[in-house]
Amino acid sequence: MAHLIPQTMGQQFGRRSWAEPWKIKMVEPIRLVSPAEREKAIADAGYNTFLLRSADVYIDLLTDSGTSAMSDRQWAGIMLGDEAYAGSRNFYHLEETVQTYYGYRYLVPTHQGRGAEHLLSKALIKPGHYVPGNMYFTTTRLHQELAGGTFVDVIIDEAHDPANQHPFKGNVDLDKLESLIKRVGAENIPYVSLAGTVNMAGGQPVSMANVRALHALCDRYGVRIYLDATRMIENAFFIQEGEEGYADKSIADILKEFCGYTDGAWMSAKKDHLVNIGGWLAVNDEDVFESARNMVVVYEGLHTYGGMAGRDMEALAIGITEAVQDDHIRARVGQVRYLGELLTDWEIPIVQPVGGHAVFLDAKRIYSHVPQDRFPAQTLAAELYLDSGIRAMERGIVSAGRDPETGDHRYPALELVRLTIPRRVYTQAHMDVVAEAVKAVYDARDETRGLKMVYEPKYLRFFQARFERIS
Ligand code: P70
Repeated sequence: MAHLIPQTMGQQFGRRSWAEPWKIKMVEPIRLVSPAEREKAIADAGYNTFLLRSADVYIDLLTDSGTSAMSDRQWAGIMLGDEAYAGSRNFYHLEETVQTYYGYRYLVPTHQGRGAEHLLSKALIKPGHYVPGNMYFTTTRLHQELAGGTFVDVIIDEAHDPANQHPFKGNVDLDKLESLIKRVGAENIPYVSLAGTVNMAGGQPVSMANVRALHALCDRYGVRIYLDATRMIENAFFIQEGEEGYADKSIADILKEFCGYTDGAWMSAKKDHLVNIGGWLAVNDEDVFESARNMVVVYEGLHTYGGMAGRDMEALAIGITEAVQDDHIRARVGQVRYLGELLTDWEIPIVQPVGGHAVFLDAKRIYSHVPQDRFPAQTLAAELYLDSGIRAMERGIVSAGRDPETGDHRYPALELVRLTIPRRVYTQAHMDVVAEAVKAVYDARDETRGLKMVYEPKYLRFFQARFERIS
């Protein structure tokens, strides 16, 4: 056989390679458990990857939430924790950093994103209200419903089609929004729930043109806009790369301009901000601030820590300044894209275009012979673990839950498995192993029959539901 000359990825694509803007200082050993151990572990977990023990997982792509590697600066910040009950200096550092990069006036710290969702939903939503948003997110919608609201999806239709190549599939459909406003009245819409990027759509971004037009529309009707800023820095990268007029603007400038079209934001700092725990709510409106700051002491902790330790707030403040660096975000999204491009070239159905934090496998197309009420995405996640010890997450019918009115399953158009990439954690070799595992499972797709649900909890069922194999 002729000797093959190996080529780097850069060479294969006719360009110079780029690398991450960091080097590794400490490592955490991982190991691949045997096929027999994996068979037992996934059966014990009721075929739900949320119920696996992480010691049984080889490459953990369950989530990018709280799984980032902190920098040496952030760890140094941990040692600067001021654990005073009230008025910790780390809180003021955090407040100043959020004001600098996001531009909002007031800050309420929370233990994580859903703590902030809870406060905002309680502060603004009254029974009978409608909350329009660019696709639901599980915890966000649940808090809106628990406060008495009804969520209404106003994302553009393209977002529900995994093959559609629209570059800003997170955009709000302004006609859908305006007809809702006309139908129910602006006074029954406490705010538009805008997310950048859109997790459930595949990590898809919202364009600056769209948020600008949304702002103009909402201004006309007197409706506020609150932003789920959890992955908004990744969203800023897509604007810089793909939207006219932004190529020369920094990520920090784009972020600030975008937030300037909104009235406030909530944040799960466990994502963009490179920390293991934390969150916040930031608003411009003094009344909303007063209300949230009062409630935070009931549900989270004093208004200068909100459930975080002083050291957590310090690591978070430092994490924000690292997260908005252009070279950081390019490498982060670049790694996700690398995995996505491999799978695309091998013609494995994934959500296109590849989003910011994850590659989403299209389980509906991969297991087109498995009906949706046999949980194709749940099945695919289990098969991936069985093949290679890789842990992914179902984002389909199990995540969508039941309609509160009818009690039936909601049947979402998207039936996906999310391969979520933690920030600064895995190497290109890990991505190669993942891609090959997906291919092996894909090639064996015809043998799969699906699952049946044997235990279903009341709230956010995907976290704790249990399944059995259909043979
Ligand atoms: C994930 C995590 C959390 C999240 C989010 C967006 C766009 C708010 C939150 C809540 C964790 C998760 C949560 C529910 C189901 C599965 C996984 N997303 N908004 O893995 O923030 O977790 O800090 O309370 O993505 O995507 P928090």
